[in-house]
Amino acid sequence: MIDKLNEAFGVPGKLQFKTGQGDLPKAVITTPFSTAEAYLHGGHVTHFQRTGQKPVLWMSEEAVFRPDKAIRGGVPVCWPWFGPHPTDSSKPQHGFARVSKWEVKGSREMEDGSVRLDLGLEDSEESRGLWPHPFQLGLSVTVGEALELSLIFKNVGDEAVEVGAALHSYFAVSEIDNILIKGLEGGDYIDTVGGARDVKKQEGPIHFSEEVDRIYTDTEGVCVIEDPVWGRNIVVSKSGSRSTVVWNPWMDKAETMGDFPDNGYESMLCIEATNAAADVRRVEPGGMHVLGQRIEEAAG
Ligand code: TA6
Repeated sequence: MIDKLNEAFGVPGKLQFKTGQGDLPKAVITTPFSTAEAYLHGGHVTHFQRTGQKPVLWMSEEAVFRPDKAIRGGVPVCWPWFGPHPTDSSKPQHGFARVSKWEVKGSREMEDGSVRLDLGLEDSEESRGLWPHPFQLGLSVTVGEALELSLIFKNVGDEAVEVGAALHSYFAVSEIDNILIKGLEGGDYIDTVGGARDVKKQEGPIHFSEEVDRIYTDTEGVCVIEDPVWGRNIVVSKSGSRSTVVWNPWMDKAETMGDFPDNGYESMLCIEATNAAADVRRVEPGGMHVLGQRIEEAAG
């Protein structure tokens, strides 16, 4: 399989398919500016790092690489719903895209030296058992000075559908106590810690001192993760989204997750471009929706 992938989609010296963890196939991307990795399982980007810098994305050392399990860390693709299924709790959390086997649809080196990998997922008997609609889903991954992700949904059915989604990105930080997130000041958010749905207002930058699980509503803003100890800012912008989720499980929840180190909360946080809560999108037959996130590292 790896040989066939490299024959069809490899880009010499830039994009090579290899057998990754759990014997799952992955793409390894090398550009003059950066490196990245993406698994076909889940359409899951697991690594992005600027040359000479620290990794931008956080990966759990205890991540499980198995077809029936979402990889913990990197950028899980949550689709066609965000969080628990709206009406049926027996269905997988965050939808089924992140535990599905995606296909390679294309690859190319761009004129500026960046590399683009296109992955795809279509409906199957299994998916229709979970979500009774035909679909075409694409994930375009462009690796260069920045990491750019576009999740492209095409409604190829004859009924309008409502879709929730997230590019659920995990970011690596020096130590959570040192971190500020700017860009969401003054915004409203739904505080979902402990299953609550209280609406609150963000006073100033976000600082972490306890579990944080918030859906910021009506925002198209750019978020900046300020990490003074590592002397860097991570700039997270988005498109096709008016809701941003910020999450850190903190100590107690970290201990309940088998694929998450007990102290893992100290070195990560999530900023997610989402279509969540009231921002779920209705897509008419023949229509499409694109959810995008751009991740860039800047000097702090
Ligand atoms: O995005 C935040 C969140 O919805 C949290 O509530 C937490 O459940 C997190 O996603 C991770 O979900 P997962 O199913 O990957 O463990």
